[in-house]
Amino acid sequence: MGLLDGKKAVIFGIANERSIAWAIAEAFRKEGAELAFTYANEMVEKRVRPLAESLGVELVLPCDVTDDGQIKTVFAEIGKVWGGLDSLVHSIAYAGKEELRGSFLNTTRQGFSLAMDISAYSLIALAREAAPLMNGRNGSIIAMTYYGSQKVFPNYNVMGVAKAALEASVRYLAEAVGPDGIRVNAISAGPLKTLAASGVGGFNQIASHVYDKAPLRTNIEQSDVAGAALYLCSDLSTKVTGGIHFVDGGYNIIGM
Ligand code: 0WD
Repeated sequence: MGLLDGKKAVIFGIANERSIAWAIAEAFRKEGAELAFTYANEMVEKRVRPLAESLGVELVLPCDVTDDGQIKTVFAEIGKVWGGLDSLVHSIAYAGKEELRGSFLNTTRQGFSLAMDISAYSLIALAREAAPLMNGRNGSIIAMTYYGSQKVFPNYNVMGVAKAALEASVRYLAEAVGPDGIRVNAISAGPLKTLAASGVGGFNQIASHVYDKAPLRTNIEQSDVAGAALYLCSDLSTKVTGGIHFVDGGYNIIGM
């Protein structure tokens, strides 16, 4: 018997086999969930389709989260095919490369808006469409965040501000959908080598610092995040909502 037997989950943010969202997909499938994937554009689609096939996932839909029309279409399709939804995984972030190096003072108005739109507002937009499908099913919404929301990390810059907005949105959304029995949480993952991370200048330096200083003296792996996601989307966590759950080897508790 799997922890997610009978559950239906839609996963946003698989870019390749190193994506956190992909590790979550593999873990969810293994525990019995039925899955749907989305992709941001045709380039990503080429990588996502074979991955979907390898897990027997048939619902694979386009969704650039800056487009409300595409978001509506995804959830309309899910409603038509599944008749409801149990879990939504938001594993999406974007900021222009030039915003993720050098001084935060150079953050542009346009770069700020785009990072906020894709990395934070999109959670609200997705939750609004998902919530009606989750009614009465112990629904769970999860998002991925990083400690750069609370503390300053070199080059993380505008993404730190976007993650702070994302984390606040998790709390406000948890209150908004709580009366329908839907919970909303975020996982704050330690540094992981993915496409998104390669955009952040000095990533290796951050990862090796965490390795040296975290209580567990290690970096995390994608599967560690998937374990926490499994808990948060299973019935083991039906009374857990509005929280930021660290999966970082304990790095966040260290002062010096
Ligand atoms: O160290 C890390 N890798 C950490 C990542 C530590 C802590 C948190 N996170 C977060 C990220 O900020 C993000 O929210 O985890 C989430 C997933 O990131 P990831 O797995 O590290 O990165 P990646 O495999 O690149 O997936 C992010 C994907 C995009 O990938 P690309 O590389 O193609 O930009 O987000 C998706 C896209 O697939 N994405 C979009 N999806 C829909 N519409 C859009 C968009 N407009 N833009 C980006």
